[in-house]
Amino acid sequence: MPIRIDRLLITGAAGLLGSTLRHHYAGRFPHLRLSDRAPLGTAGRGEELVPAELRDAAAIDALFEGVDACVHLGGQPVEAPWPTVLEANIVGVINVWEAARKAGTKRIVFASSNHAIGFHPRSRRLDHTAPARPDSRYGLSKAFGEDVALYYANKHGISAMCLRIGSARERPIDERMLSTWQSLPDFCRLVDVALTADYVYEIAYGVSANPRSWWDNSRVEGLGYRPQDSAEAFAAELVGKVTAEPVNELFQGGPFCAPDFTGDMERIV
Ligand code: 15L
Repeated sequence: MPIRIDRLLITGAAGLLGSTLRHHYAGRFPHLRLSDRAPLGTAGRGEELVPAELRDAAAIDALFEGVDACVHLGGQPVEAPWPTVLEANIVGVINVWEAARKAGTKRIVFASSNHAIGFHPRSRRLDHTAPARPDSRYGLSKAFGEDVALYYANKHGISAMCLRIGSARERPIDERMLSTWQSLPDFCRLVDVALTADYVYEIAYGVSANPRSWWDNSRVEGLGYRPQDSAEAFAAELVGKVTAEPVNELFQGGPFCAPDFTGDMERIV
């Protein structure tokens, strides 16, 4: 049964994707609660602004009071040293799902990342059943978040869709993004489906209708996702725009693969 959302919480609401959703959902729910550690500006009609640190369990418990559904975008968004990843994306994710359990929140849409599967080679087509192959500490924390979501979905009935977001941004900027790009309107379309469809636990790819995509997104398309944009419009200017690192170019995670890399490229495949 689709869930009724009276109060929607968006974490990471000050970032690019958060502010895109803030705009997209303005006036769509009776209450829109927006949270971030960064400034959120002034509250619009129907908006509640609640600054919070993800590592602060008490603050996150308070943040979830009265929340029916959450889009969890907050956390460390790129590679970082362990202490940073640990606080924001491991402790933070535990705090979010525990708070949701205590508050009776019914659904969480989780901003996972393609870096949870970044060490799959580009020659491999992945669907929603593809196992994690993190390419970074950051990617590993996203894979952890996907499992936290699965655990709470099964154990406590908090439905969750984990979005393995490719490169969600205004426009693609290199050859890899001809495969991984998701336009901001398509990102909103995907979150619409994630909030409204009937499911318990799903993995979906955050990607536009790119002919060069490495991902089979038919599962979430079956739930209603219809991307309208394609990176191919940028192909003429971006083909050949690659990094100088072979390991980046072999794997789906691109530039997250080479930093700190001391492995054997051939044996990962
Ligand atoms: C991500 O997960 C990052 O948050 C974003 O900054 C991009 O680097 C993106 O992946 C990507 O792979 O392009």
